[in-house]
Amino acid sequence: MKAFEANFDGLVGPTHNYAGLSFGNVASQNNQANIANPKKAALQGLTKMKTLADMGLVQGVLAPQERPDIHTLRKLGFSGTDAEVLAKAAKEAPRILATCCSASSMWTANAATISPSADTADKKVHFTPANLSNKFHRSIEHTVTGNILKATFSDSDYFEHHQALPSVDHFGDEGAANHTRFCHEYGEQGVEFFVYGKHAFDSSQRAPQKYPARHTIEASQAVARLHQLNAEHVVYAQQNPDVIDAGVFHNDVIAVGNANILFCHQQAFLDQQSVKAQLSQKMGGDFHIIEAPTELVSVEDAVSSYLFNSQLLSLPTGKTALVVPQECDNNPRVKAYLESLVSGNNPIDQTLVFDLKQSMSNGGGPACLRLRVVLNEAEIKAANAATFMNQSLFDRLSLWVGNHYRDRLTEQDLADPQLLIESRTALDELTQILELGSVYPFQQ
Ligand code: SUG
Repeated sequence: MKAFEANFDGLVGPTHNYAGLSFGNVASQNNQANIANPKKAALQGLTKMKTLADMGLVQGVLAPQERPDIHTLRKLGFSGTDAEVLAKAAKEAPRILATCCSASSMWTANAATISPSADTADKKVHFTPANLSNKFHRSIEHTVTGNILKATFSDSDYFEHHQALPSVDHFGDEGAANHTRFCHEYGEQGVEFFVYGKHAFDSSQRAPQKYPARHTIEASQAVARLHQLNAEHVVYAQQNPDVIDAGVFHNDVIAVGNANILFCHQQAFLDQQSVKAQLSQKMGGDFHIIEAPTELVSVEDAVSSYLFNSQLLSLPTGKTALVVPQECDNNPRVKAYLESLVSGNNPIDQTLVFDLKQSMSNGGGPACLRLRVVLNEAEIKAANAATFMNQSLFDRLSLWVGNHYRDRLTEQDLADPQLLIESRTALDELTQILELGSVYPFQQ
């Protein structure tokens, strides 16, 4: 049966703001306290989704989270009416309030790890929401993420949903941002590539010194077990600790892969030669590795331009496109490298450039904004049809954003009780548009 790579992008939520919450993510730290424009952010994301859907790619939408997260604030001891909870948190612990208001679920590359049915022993598509335990503001996403994934892929004949791993540093799991699946045909057995930042139970192994390694090998191995993967078709690799210390907080900031192509920086992995050899051996021929040399693209340029946070897409025309953020065009060295790449002798044929500045300013490029789900024709039919992008959904969601979103948001605005009302009103309507049922705590 024919299979496709579907990309499910996260819809930017109404509380998108710059709170500087992600230590180790250079953009998040540098843009703290900037004024955000949630409306623009959501429309930039929708434009990418619609453009790719128009090119014949399978494109879906994942709903954002309920924010401000009053329920978590209550768990932390703030009490009273919702407005009182917000007021007390703003006064006593404004940084905790900020963590409970982040729209960070927009980066759905971190929502979960997905294994397609061609790779799993029971021939179902497996989903494990990522616990995102390294950052408090992200560790509160996985329950609702699981609800949204179940509402999108509900048929238990085809889809198997797991709970997030235990939420501690030992099993820190950042989802698909550190997972790539290679294959020759999407519907055939592939090679699943798990990249981690450190070993939790072996302190003799190398680890970054300055910034946290968010993801452990123990988490990757647990997900591979849950997904019933055949060890013959799995490769584990450690991120180069030095590049984590240079701001590469997820592997998808320094490498991207799709089908039989790996595009990465020369310094992406520890013991890169062995990683390349293992992947080539398991792919068994016709595997292309495009490695950008440090002398042409420094790690710093990779981090600031997000060259590797690109989407590598197999177009229906048979060509391969690289979807990059505008920041790549603004960096002369990266721009020159990309020009030589598409004109050179390699499988990347063209680039598509998107303005995603609102998301980029928090460290989220084109690849962060999407969760890949390889689905065969029967699985596409079994998924929630209301979540697939087309002209009518694009029109509806654009109007919905226009009606409900603000065009200016600062950290001070997060305590405004009106923002909570606006956000819940918007999300309630969204669950109807996307036919999700009740996925949010405020609806239960
Ligand atoms: O987890 N930024 C996100 C960016 C995630 C990018 N995803 C991938 N690379 N796949 C993070 O660091 C910043 C929020 C703030 O500072 O307001 C933030 O959460």
